[in-house]
Amino acid sequence: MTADLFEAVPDVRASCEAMAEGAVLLRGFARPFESEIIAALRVIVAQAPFRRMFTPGGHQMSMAMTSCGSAGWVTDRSGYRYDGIDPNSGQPWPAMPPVFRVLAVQAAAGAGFADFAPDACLINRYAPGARMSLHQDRDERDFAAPIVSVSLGLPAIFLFGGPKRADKPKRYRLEHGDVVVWGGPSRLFFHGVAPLADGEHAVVGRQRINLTFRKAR
Ligand code: MD3
Ligand code: FE
Repeated sequence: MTADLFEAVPDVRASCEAMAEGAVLLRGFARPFESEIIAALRVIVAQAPFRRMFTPGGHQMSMAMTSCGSAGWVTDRSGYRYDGIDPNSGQPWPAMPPVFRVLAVQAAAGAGFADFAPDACLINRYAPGARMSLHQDRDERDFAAPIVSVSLGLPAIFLFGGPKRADKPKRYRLEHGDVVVWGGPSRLFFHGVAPLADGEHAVVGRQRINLTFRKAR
């Protein structure tokens, strides 16, 4: 991380769009951080490779995941949870790189959430065809803390529902560098990702990577 990272942050007001109460889309907010994020990702993935986990119901997820930070998200036969240890290696998850933390904290602050202190960053990788079905994120202890998501690589159609599963989702195209802060009432809204369309991204290749920063514990 370099000092001029802080000076490279775009003016939040210029690219701010409200998706719902508490949900703020910051188009391109991660672009100034792009090369440092990708370099840091390579180091994380060397230590904690992407893996396709199984849900407690025995289904294998179509996207591959890993984590960094003091807690990572794990699913297996016994259920979903945050755990300090990567079950694949038996070691702690890789530390959260300073550039990740700076990006997440600045985005949260720009959306009105001062003092965001993420302890977990989930890293999802979508190959063409991979998807995420509608769900809520409820495994974190404190729903007052927002979730910050960062989209990298191929564009995805993000499905953004409401507080009830039956609420008809709105569709948003999330592109490389887009950041969304999900707080307030939207923190518990149902959401998902439509099957990823094939393509080639100039920097990230034939995939989409999504980072989500959370206060898990
Ligand atoms: C809205 N990931 O990891 S990021 C997830 O693109 C997840 O990989 C998706 O849903 C992805 O749980 C969507 C956007 C997102 C993340 C968390 C949310 C939207 C959210 C929590 C509450 C409401
Ligand atoms: Fe989610």
